[in-house]
Amino acid sequence: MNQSQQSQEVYKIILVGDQGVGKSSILLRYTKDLFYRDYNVTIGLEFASKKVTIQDNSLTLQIWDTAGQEAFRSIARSFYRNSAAIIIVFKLTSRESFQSISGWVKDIQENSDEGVVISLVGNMSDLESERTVTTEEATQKAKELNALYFETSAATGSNIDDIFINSLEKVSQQLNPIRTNSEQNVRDSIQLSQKIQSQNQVKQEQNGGKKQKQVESSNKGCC
Ligand SMILES: Nc1nc2c(ncn2[C@@H]2O[C@H](COP(=O)(O)OP(=O)(O)OP(=O)(O)O)[C@@H](O)[C@H]2O)c(=O)[nH]1
Ligand SMILES: [Mg+2]
Repeated sequence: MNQSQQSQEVYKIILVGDQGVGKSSILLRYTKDLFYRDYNVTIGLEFASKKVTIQDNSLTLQIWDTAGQEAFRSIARSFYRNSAAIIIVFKLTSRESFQSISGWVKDIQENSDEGVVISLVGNMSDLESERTVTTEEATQKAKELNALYFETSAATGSNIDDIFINSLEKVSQQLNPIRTNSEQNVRDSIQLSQKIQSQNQVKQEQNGGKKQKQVESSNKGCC
């Protein structure tokens, strides 16, 4: 296989989880090695892509960062199809976000393809003194779900690369890894941006026409 054929292998990865658990921060750390203390709520969905090499194979990762807000959950659901891996993020400092995992798993089971790799991420490991979820119970939960488990900090960068690399390694070990293709990407993106636009419109109307702090930015790829 030549270089250009290799780089056509595209894998879609989705980040899900409650509001404020650090999904966007994980993506920003992974793709740009940056971290912001300010909280910019994701509206709708964001996207970044990155080229990686797994076992001498060059791949493109298409990473979708969903909004944790309940109002946008249907957008996330509609985007699970063709995902090679779905990363469920919770905060090690929030039991509530840990307890939400079962809801996210239900969404995944109902909306994704068979064979999708699930990974569980306990984020904010830098806030050790505020931790309310133990490594043991999170590891147990991951075992029940047949999921990989990572404890990360987007603030320090600890274990962030491992989420993506190890999840992709598991994907590539599958008999029939779920790949996406460029035509499909375009269709998905168009459909999605239409949905986001109409959701934003409804939200703005609900807010009395006030502008959202941040709007969807598709194709915000880094590399
Ligand atoms: N201390 C610490 N703070 C973090 C970490 N990750 C994210 N944060 C902070 O937590 C807040 C929320 O982070 P986001 O990445 O925006 O959370 P999100 O899951 O994308 O939230 P939604 O877009 O609303 O779903 C921000 O103020 C971040 O700076 C971390 O590992 N450690
Ligand atoms: Mg976000």
